[in-house]
Amino acid sequence: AKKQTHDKQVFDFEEYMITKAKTVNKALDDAIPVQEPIKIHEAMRYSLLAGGKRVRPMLCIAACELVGGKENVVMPTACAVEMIHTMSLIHDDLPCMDNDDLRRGKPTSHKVYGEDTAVLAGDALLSLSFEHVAARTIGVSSDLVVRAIVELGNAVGSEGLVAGQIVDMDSEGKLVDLNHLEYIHVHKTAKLLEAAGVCGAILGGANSADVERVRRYSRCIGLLFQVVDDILDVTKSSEELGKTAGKDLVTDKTTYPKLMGLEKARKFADQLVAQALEELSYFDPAKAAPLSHLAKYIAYRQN
Ligand code: GRG
Repeated sequence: AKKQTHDKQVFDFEEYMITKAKTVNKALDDAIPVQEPIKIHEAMRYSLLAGGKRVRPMLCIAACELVGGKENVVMPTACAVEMIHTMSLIHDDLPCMDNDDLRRGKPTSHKVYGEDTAVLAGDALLSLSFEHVAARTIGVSSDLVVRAIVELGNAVGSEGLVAGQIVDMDSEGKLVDLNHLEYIHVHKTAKLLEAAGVCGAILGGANSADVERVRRYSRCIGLLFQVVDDILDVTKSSEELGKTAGKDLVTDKTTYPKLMGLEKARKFADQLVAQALEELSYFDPAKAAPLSHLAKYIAYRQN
């Protein structure tokens, strides 16, 4: 058995994820009561409480605790990030976008409530997310709250998720180059993860050097998330060959393995984990344990 040295304390990441997800789910449930008009609040709750992994809220809370902040201070913002993520999924699934029938193992919002209500549920979640941060954050100066709101707004809008989505839409059916692919992933995926981490650090009272370390860490794991997704697409595809061809082989979607080959894509993923861990090396290892485990979890997950 491996000897545990004093700076490598045992840390049960699975337990940590489960505990944090439970607290976040309770806070999300409380954030949107069932009230009139019932239909819209039900639709908002349907997608929000459908059971995602809650990686973004966990990152937000862990970043806050990394720099010595408290969970209750950052919880409204952690919830807001999940509301934004959920609304982006609702809109992404619409017939005018990806036209998906299933999300988080359940029928998509527009399948259950109709397109009109799904659009409104997304809009209402987006609006509530900002209200929630502004109205519910307690125990820190409003200066810090405003800085967090700026980060969130930037991550969502035409310099963030929306930018990624529109460039992705315009690239459909084209084979794009590496820079272009990275642009899409950085904006569609990494920006919101970055905002989650940065908001956590800001509300935790971090100095600007530490905020930037958390920013670079979060950006790395955001891109890593997509690179690994692309790799899993290919490896799962080849496993499934003979049954049904995997989706990466039958669509003309550009992926990292397609552009650089599987081996180089894996190397790129390894580099991103190493970079993410390097940013954490400035912090107390015990306090950084949730974030270092999160990076490794994203890198080495099997699906
Ligand atoms: C944000 C105003 C606004 C509009 C939406 C549709 C759109 C613009 C953006 C698309 C964003 C999108 C769908 C990005 C992909 C994000 C991603 C990696 C989703 C999967 O995340 P997981 O694995 O999912 O964390 P769970 O279900 O676990 O939360």
